[in-house]
Amino acid sequence: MMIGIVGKPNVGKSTFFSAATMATAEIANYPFTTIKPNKGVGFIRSKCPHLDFNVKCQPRNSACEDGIRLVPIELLDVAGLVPDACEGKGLGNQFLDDLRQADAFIHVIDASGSTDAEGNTVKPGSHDPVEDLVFLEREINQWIKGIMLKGFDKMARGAHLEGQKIELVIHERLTGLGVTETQVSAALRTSNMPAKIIDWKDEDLYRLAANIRQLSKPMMIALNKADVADPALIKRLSELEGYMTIPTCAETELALRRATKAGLISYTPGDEGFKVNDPSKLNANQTKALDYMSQVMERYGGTGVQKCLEKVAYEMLELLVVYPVEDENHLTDHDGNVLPDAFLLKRGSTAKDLAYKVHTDLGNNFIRAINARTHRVVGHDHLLENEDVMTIVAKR
Ligand SMILES: Nc1nc2c(ncn2[C@@H]2O[C@H](COP(=O)(O)OP(=O)(O)OP(=O)(O)O)[C@@H](O)[C@H]2O)c(=O)[nH]1
Ligand SMILES: [Mg+2]
Repeated sequence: MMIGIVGKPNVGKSTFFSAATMATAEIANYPFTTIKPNKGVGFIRSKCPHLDFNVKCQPRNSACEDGIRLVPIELLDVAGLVPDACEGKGLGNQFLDDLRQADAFIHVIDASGSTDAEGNTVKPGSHDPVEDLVFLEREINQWIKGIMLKGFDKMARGAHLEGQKIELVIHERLTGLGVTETQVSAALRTSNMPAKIIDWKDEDLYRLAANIRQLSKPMMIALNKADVADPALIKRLSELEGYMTIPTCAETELALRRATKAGLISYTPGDEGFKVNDPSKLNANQTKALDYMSQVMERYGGTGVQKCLEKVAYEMLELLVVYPVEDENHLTDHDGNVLPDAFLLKRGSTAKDLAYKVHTDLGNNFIRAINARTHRVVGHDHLLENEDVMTIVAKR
């Protein structure tokens, strides 16, 4: 699972990324700080099954803190996009190719309106962030259209002559984007395309690309720099129809995680506030900064960063957390680790999908699965539930 972080320059994408992953990324108050993508691992929280089974877990791919399993999810922070990136403006849009496999996007916008369309600093409130919502979708649509367009004419003539199924030819072009055939068919139905593929014009392809994007790459809007934004503007942006939004203060989240690491405060990402460990150990600047941050958090019920990731994972992507174990009685893997791994799968995934996720051989040789909570034996098409603990039995 991978979430791509997109947006115009200088809005706080790398700050959001660093806060969520604690990986280092260059951050600066000017456009195009990021050129090469930053890849890192964030996490989403889930109740650890060790509580239900009353055992001590030994996590391998994840961590467990006080009964909360921190399940890894990949994040990718890329360069900023500017209007007409598809025509080569700014750094162009080719770098989006790194995001082909993204399951969803987080669009970070500067909700304080203090950066213009290119990311240059301007007077707060002088740029309308709604413009950024519109342009970014257009650039992503253009990028998807561009991928479809490569060698399109020749392909369209061939497909027309041979009477090939349109969904299949379009899907084949988009497999690298992780788009499913069902999504292509649905997009074709709503895009009102000319009957013959050879008659498709540029604007038809754009419409199709837009619908494919909507179906295949859900997008969450992070209303960032909420700490310095006009609350009335945050409210207006939150109420926009057709967008899932969440106010965020990426800079605050990053500072809090660093202060936690330095032992100054106690804070768990996602919390609505934090506790200072020993006020007498703080200098005047630290006290002032922490005061500011606690006010900001009070206004929005936290920094929004962790909430944003979890909304994407659980609400937009409908992900389930599933725990594969080799031994359903001891809940262990081959080496005796208890509840070692937590995997993310989309709702609708089956026992066999889980087997493939663990190992291709396990998928290929799947015989049955056992639900470790109920000891029920299930078949390959059994639908998984959130927090399932499953043993896969395969041919040796
Ligand atoms: N006030 C405030 N400033 C923030 C916040 N998040 C980021 N910033 C500041 O915004 C500026 C840009 O941050 P970056 O993370 O480098 O932005 P970016 O979107 O990655 O920029 P590019 O890589 O140039 O596209 C920096 O000065 C950050 O400190 C926030 O929540 N509040
Ligand atoms: Mg950056």
